[in-house]
Amino acid sequence: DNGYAAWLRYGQVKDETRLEQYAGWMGELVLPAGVPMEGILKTAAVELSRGIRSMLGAAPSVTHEPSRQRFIVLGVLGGGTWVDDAAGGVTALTNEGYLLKTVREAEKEYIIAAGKSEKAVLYAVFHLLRLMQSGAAIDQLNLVESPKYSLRMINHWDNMDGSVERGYSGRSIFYDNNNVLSDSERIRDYARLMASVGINGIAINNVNVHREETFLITEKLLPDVARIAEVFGEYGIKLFLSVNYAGTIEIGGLETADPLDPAVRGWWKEKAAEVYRYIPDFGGFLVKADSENRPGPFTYGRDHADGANMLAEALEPYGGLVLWRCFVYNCHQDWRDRSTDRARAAYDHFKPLDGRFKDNVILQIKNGPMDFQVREPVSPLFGAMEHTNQMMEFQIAQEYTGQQKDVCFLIPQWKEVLNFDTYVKGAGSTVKEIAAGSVHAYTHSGITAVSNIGNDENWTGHHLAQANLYGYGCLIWNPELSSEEIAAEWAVQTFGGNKDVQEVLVNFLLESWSIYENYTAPLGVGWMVTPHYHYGPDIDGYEYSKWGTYHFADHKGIGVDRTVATGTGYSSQYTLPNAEIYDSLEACPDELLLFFHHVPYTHRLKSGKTVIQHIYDTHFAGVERVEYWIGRWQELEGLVDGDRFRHVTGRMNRQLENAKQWRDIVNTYFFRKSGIPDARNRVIY
Ligand code: BDP
Repeated sequence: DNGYAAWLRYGQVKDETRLEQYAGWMGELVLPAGVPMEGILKTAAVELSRGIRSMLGAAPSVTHEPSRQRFIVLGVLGGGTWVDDAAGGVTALTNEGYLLKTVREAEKEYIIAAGKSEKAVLYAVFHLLRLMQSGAAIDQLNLVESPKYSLRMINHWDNMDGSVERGYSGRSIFYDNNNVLSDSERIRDYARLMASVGINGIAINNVNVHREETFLITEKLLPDVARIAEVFGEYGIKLFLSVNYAGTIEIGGLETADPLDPAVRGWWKEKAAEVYRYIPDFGGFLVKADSENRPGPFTYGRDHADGANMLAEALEPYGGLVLWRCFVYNCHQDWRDRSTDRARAAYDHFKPLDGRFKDNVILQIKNGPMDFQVREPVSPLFGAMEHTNQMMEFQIAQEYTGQQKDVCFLIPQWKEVLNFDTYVKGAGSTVKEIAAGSVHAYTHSGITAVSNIGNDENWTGHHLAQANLYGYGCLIWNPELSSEEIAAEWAVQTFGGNKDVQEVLVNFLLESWSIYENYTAPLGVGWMVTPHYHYGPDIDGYEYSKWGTYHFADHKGIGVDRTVATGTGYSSQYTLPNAEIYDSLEACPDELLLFFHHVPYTHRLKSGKTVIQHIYDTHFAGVERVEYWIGRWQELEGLVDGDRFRHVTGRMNRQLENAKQWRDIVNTYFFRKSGIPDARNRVIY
């Protein structure tokens, strides 16, 4: 088993009772007459038939009028068919929301999978298939589902040469050798996976737009891009492109990219018109500007609002969006200069611009102020701009969290971020609500994340990294789901219903983030990774570099002083009480202590341990837990198919090597710096 099917396996149902029950309902698929069988609705019907055939052995017969006593019906509500009445009062449904309902009438019984849009019907179908794949009962359904976020996106960092920036699962599924790939099958399979968890927008090229990708918005490549958009469209997914801010210079024959220059504005307007001629439901532009050496409006003495609004104006007539990234900081910092703090940068740049952005601009903000570390505080920019649309950016790709060699299930991390209370409008102003546009009334908002897939057979390199992709989609549909529910759902669909397999997978996943945190950089300080590559330890790798990522360890202590009185003042970017909590050595939570404070190694944590002892203990514990889970995984031999069993075993052994390397290097480094021995006398080199 190569893992290609991921969570859409649809294995033959083995339980006789269930099989009989499912077959009873799924023998006939009714599509009420009058609704044209094309587009996404057709996709929904095809997906349902495919899943049923695979799980039950026979595809349903498809009709317009029910002929059996039991059947399943798909319906777009509001079309005036009998399904409207049968569905009852479901005004609460959003346009993408759906219902799954078992209806019993005198002569017949049926399951309705319906919503107000075709896309909603597709989501209903995937939900129903998920229930059957998990062995759930379907004879008493009464589910109403609506997504929490309107934009539920994925960003690819794929380059046209076929490489994937921060990709750990092979090469791009979209490009190779500076061409757009013609294999639509793989792209369709990808679209299926994404639609099955509710993704509705995908940006298909890297935010770092190189020369080749600049041509994606030209006649040369738009026909190819339009083909991908069409496949996505069948699954209700809008296509977005990252654009080069300096497009006018790179490919437009102009000498400037000044956002206030009429010729520049005119060029983008024509560009937008051209893109929409090829792709009528194009989503919009994603932009990384004035960041890490990318061009931007600063060159012309303009600001981010000027730059974003220029593009927004061009896209506006077509309903297109500008996703403008806030990952902006000085990447040429002088490490000797303590006055610059990278963590401050996004807030300092963008907060003063509140209210200046057009309605179809959304600021895309990474979850933390630094860069997808294993532990960071939440970016203080969230909610700090009442009059500017905002959306969240997570990273499913495990750039700093084990690169899909080590297991690190990120749902618990994302849940912490979403549940964080910013207090910007009093208690309850959580990131979860801000990103939904319900704290400030945003016109557009949502969540996006950097993809973790590539052309590896199993999509994600590590089989277990599929759980992050699956979980991401589920979480941004419904952030109230628990990490455990998500892990369990994923495990049963992907590895089957065996209880032992379930138990090991779910518990390993749930602990994996904390294990990874234990053996890597301690107490929120971050980094300490091999420069550029970002896998494996190099404590001082970034310490004397230009990137603004320091830990300031010396023989007395460690940590970054971001307090108001003696540090960079970053803590004051938060609203009270968070500002005070982070600023205070006593109140600051242990796990973020070194992000906010520089402390002696003998500083006592809330846990009662000293910082140095915490470092030793967690690093030993991290390795021990990896060893423990390797043992538990070994118990599953014979219960998991051989291919995936061996593959995961190999990766876990690799993870153990990595964990030991981190443990030894971190512990030795801090033992040598501090001269303080381990209280438990374990071997430190
Ligand atoms: C960093 C990555 C870099 C990305 C950058 C970004 O190391 O490859 O280009 O983020 O988000 O995490 O723009």
